[in-house]
Amino acid sequence: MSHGKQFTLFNHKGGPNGWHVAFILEELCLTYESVFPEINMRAHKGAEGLAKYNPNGRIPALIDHGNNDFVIWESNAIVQYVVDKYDKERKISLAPGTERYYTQLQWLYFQSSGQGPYYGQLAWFITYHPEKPQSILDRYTNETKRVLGVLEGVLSKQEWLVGNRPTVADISFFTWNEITVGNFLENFDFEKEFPVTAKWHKKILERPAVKKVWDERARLLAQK
Ligand SMILES: N[C@@H](CCC(=O)N[C@@H](CS)C(=O)NCC(=O)O)C(=O)O
Repeated sequence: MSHGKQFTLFNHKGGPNGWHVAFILEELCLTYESVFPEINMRAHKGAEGLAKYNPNGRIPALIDHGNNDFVIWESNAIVQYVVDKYDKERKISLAPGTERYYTQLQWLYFQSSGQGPYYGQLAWFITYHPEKPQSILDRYTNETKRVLGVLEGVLSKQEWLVGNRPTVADISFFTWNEITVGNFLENFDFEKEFPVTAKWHKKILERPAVKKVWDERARLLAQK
């Protein structure tokens, strides 16, 4: 790629998963070019060209031109790679080998297996599925609120998920919470139902890197 930046990030304007990789690159002042391949979210088809980098045909995928064009996909594997390799000052991550590192990993796994798929299915059934079976909508609404309840329980006892400071563990939950709370939970008052989580969520958005990237997403979406 000839853009001269260190990374190429395959992203999607509307979807949540690419943006939390962008947050981390921005937090670490790493240079990247975003590419937005046409992906057919409804048909779940692999994107043409994208499958070359990600056999799963989904975004995000990242190419590190500073490391022999190393390619990595799955958002939290990307995040882990980037912080292990480039966050040497541990600005937003915890040092490998420590117990806290594994707690950070635990939250990243929980985000990608416990938050993303449930919120994602809720979004899918509300947005794309032709029928709207109430039992399924209830199931994913309840699971989404259950996950928010897990966060609320932990954050009621500590300010951040791990290490007493904001890390990639906290930042990873932002996009799905923001998109779901704003669009897919009916008659839902975030501040009232999960006050501690809502406050934590707001603090994540106040981070200059996160705000910059999220504003850029809003700008791109407005262009449609
Ligand atoms: N677990 C994956 C999920 C990736 C994912 O589902 N990405 C969505 C966009 S946010 C996608 O590419 N969807 C295309 C499709 O469903 O066909 C990750 O965190 O990277």
